[in-house]
Amino acid sequence: MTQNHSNFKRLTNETAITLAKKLGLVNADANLKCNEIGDGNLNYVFHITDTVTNKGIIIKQAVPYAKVLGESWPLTLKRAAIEANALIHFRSYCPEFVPQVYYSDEQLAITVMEDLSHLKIVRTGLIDGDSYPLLSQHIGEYVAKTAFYTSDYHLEPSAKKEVARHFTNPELCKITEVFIFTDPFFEELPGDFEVELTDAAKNIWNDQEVILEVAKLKQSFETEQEALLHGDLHTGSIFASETETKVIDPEFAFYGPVGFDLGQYTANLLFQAITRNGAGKEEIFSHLHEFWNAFEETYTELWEAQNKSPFRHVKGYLPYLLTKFKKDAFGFAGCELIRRTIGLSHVADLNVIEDKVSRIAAKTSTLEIGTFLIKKREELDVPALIEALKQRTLP
Ligand code: SR1
Ligand code: MG
Repeated sequence: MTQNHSNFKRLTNETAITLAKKLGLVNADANLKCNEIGDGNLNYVFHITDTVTNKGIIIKQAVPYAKVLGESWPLTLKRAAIEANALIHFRSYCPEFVPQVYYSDEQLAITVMEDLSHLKIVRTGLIDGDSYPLLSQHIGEYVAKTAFYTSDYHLEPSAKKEVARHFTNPELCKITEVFIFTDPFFEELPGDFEVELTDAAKNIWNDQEVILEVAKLKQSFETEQEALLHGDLHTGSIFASETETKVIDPEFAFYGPVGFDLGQYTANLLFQAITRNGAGKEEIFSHLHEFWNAFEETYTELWEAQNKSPFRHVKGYLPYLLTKFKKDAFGFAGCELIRRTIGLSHVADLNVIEDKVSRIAAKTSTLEIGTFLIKKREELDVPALIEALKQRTLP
């Protein structure tokens, strides 16, 4: 369906400041500066600060195409409203981990929100070697709360379906379906990788067991409506410090399988586990344990205290569900590892490795671990995954 963009106008630094003043979110007499700081793939982000008080706000604007792909990939402006609504929804369940939205405008595709510039994007922080002692505990709690509170175990099933209708997000889901679940697994479809990875890529394309498992995972992504997901929960979607964690950018939000958010975060920790050595690697293993423990503990607490389903006390139901989430998550994590290595959207964790031999070794390991996760997801748990990672140390 084509969208009418007649009321849409791209913001500039000047018009962003005018808007902030008009909304009364900054002092009209203040000396303000504005920088466009968006480094993501899809949107523009304006950071407005009062040069005296240093207080700021963020204005995020979507454009009618994917910024990174250019105007050849038109993209709905509705994603801005989905993002604003998802932030509001998620914040109602875990205000400690989600920024506040001050204003949104569907026509201009704008979300005005809390300034988080005292925090750092986690992908950058982890690459820089910063420590985040509470990060994985926080993200485990965040995923458990958003997954439980938006599910049929908490909402009336008819109310859940109504929420799901508001978060129908076909165009952003299509990006995931193509970029994560399709293109990387077929030689003839678009891809982007270093020539030295050709044999490793061919191993995946020619492995019919992997391709079949990816088909099953893609089907799960397309058809299961377990909970309202963030939909793009990689470490570039998280701001943090040693004590604080905020999850941003839920424009890919939709009702899907809980394992997808769990898998995205797991995979993005794994890039660090693969590229680090010694104590740094052990630190990421601790993150994996903390994340999964926090998720399972919080989800179990919510299940026991607030589950409305008549089946809640049935022996084995909760363990069945937690095992399902984990199996799905490991499979989705495998797809994420592979797509960030041979697909169209790479990650800095791997690309910042300057030494070519080390970089290719890290990317080869990433592809092997991705394949392993997809094939073995049914029988794996976190300790077994960590053991497998220990077998693959960089030269
Ligand atoms: C064209 S968008 C590529 C990727 O960037 C986003 O953050 C999502 O991860 C998407 O797959
Ligand atoms: Mg994003």
